[in-house]
Amino acid sequence: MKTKNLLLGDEALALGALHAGLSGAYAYPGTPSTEILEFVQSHPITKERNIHSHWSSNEKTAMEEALGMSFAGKRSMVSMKHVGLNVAADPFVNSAMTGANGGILVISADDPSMHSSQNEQDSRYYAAFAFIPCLEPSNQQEAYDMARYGFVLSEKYGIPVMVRLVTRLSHSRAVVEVDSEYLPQNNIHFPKFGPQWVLMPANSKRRYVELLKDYDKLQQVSETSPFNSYRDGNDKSIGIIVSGIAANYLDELFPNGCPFPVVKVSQYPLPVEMISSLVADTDSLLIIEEGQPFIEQRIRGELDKNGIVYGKLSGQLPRTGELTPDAVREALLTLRPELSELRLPEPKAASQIVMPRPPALCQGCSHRDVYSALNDALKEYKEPKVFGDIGCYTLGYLSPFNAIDTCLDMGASVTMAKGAADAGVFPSIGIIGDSTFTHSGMTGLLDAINENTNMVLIISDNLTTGMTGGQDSQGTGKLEDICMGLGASPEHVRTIDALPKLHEDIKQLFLDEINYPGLSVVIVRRECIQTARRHAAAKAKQAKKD
Ligand SMILES: Cc1ncc(C[n+]2csc(CCOP(=O)(O)OP(=O)(O)O)c2C)c(N)n1
Repeated sequence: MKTKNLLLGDEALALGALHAGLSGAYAYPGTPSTEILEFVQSHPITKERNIHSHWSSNEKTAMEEALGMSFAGKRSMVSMKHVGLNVAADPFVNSAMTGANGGILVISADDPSMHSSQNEQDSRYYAAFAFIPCLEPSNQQEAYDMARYGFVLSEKYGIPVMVRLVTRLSHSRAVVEVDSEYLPQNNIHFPKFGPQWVLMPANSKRRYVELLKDYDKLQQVSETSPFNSYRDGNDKSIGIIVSGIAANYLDELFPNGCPFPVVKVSQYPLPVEMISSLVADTDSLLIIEEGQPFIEQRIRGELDKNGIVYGKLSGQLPRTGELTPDAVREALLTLRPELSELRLPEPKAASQIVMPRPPALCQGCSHRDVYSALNDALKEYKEPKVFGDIGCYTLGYLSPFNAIDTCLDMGASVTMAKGAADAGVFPSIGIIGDSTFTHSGMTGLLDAINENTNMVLIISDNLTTGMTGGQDSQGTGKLEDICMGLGASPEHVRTIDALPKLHEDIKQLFLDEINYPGLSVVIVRRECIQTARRHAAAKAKQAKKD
């Protein structure tokens, strides 16, 4: 029996995993993947089945924890945003070498258009690079179905399976038919072949040969995957290859069926034989994919200059930003202007429909107090440099604060401030949030401690992971101990409340520590205004009940 649920793409995938015998979900928050673990955490099955579902300190620890559960024979998943996969890249790439025991899904949610990210990287390259199969749902139903399919694939071939999501799918809702019968969880059982889990050169050399052979087999699996298909069409002048969510856009343009033959790809490695048939049957190819031109580059090769492969590299589709049904329409019209049924009245520019609103720190946000005191303190120096990091406090770059000079990736405030201090920059200041500090700042701080680098690290501690909606922060209540435990001098690990009335005190504390010729950490602390409001409302509700 099936029932119908209205679900986000993230939720559909999470529910699919819960229904398919999941035992552990691991994640570090990041848009657009955050809702996956949040859904698992709040679902009744999680409690019923004692499914592990905590936030991890970062994507690398999450990936390794999920792999540990797989080693123990149980089904696990790990979810992250695309740049999180950079952090998890070491265990991710090596997990192809160890292989999987219990099924493991590695979910990477890409963010084309950079709605809330620093780049547009496409996770499919990582999957191919590691020789890991990749599933790319084209709608919410497929996201649900792929969880079960992915676990089976992972266990059958003894390999982690990537599920690549994109913002538009993660964050839009559709009706999904879900199973009413759930698979049981696996019991603990250990890998039949142990040596490949110990990646010493002798073992790795043997395993790599197997991995390459398995990848060839996985290509054969892609040829008959329920998620890949060849749909014939009468007009053979163009063959279309469409992947993931782009398949939806094509269907939307041709509600009565596409006149061209279409290969739809939602499972990788690419179904090369299916694509070869398309190439043989048609005069030219149009490749429509969300993200970077991953399929197009593989099909085109570096030397194809004869103009029969069209897509992002040849300019029919935009190279940057999110794909849209309108972009697909335009591409088809460029190639086939006579397709008049695709023509639409001039659409209104998005800027005419929605007034753009620049982002800003919330009124009452504690980061405001940090930046206004810091800016005042730094007025006394000729060329101060402030190395920022990723979180709500990155908005300190914008007016009215204009307070930071760099923002690279999570944790880079600490290490870039150190490198600049090593170069002679004074004062060299790093500013980082509490969650980002425990994600990737601690190891960099150890470098600075070991050399007693002349810099100040400000931890702007709002007691939560604010940027992604207020998830638990792993260092809450422990930041001073962590810094001192790493070896920072207790006299130069200073804490102060982030309150407007303490403006002068915060400024003086910054000045004192800047003028100390060595490493200081200043923790400025006040709860995020958004979570504080939520906590106050929950408390009031509870008080009413009592
Ligand atoms: C590698 C990576 N993982 C996750 C994210 C998503 N993300 C951006 S900022 C942030 C955490 C911010 O929390 P915190 O440092 O406490 O600062 P706050 O937003 O609370 O001010 C996260 C999870 C990211 N940009 N990069």
